[in-house]
Amino acid sequence: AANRLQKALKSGKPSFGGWQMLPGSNLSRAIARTPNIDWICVDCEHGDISDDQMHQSVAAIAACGVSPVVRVADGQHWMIKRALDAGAHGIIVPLLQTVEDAKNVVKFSKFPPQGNRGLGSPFAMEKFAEQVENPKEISLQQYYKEANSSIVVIVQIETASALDQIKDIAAVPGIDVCFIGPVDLGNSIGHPAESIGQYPLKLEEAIETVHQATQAAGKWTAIFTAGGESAKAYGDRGFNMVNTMTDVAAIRTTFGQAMEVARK
Ligand code: 3PY
Repeated sequence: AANRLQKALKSGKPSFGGWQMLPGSNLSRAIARTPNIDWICVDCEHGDISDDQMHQSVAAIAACGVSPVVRVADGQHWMIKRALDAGAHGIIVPLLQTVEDAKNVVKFSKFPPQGNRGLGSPFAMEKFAEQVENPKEISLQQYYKEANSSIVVIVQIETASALDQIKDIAAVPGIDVCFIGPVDLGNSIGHPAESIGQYPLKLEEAIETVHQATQAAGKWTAIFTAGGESAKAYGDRGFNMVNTMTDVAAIRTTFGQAMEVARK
């Protein structure tokens, strides 16, 4: 059975989501009420979100029928474990460097025999309620059987090293999505983005290289962006998973517009 994000990815149509950087399960619910939103990334890398707040947000998002995806601070075993044990439908690992890193992400994300994830969280399985016919019947063993094939494993391609190794990274079994972080990728290759959506040619080329290599490996491509128009443009270009907005950007934009109108 597939979770909402995985179903959306398998549908062949672009899957659009949002990005939560501020803490709070009510904020998670507010974002989750956005019509047609497939997933929300709870950002524990750059966001102001602690481990317990991440647990609360994952629960709130899943309860709204939206897929909670956690961006962990780093690809360490315990960080991936915490996110998945909270019930995340997917994890995003930032700043991947090598094929070896990608293999470790898969190892840490999967129960044996594919990996070495430990089974024991009593919180993860209820977040998978919509995946089974009778939610009351969900057991730890059922979660164990479903999790390896349901959880979406996402690595960020945003370093020169990962760009060099993209073909081999995308080919790693168990890696589902290669997610481009344009800001870090631009910085790493020496062609920084001016702002989100304003990219020098070399960065545009790098983005396209990652997209093509990922698609050629039969995997899904994702990209961070901000704003409906650029999200639509990436969707039209064949990207499979696209961020549309962050909570902080939404607040600042809306406050800024109100202030501008008021001060006219
Ligand atoms: C990047 O653009 O580097 C990102 O990872 C987006 O948060």
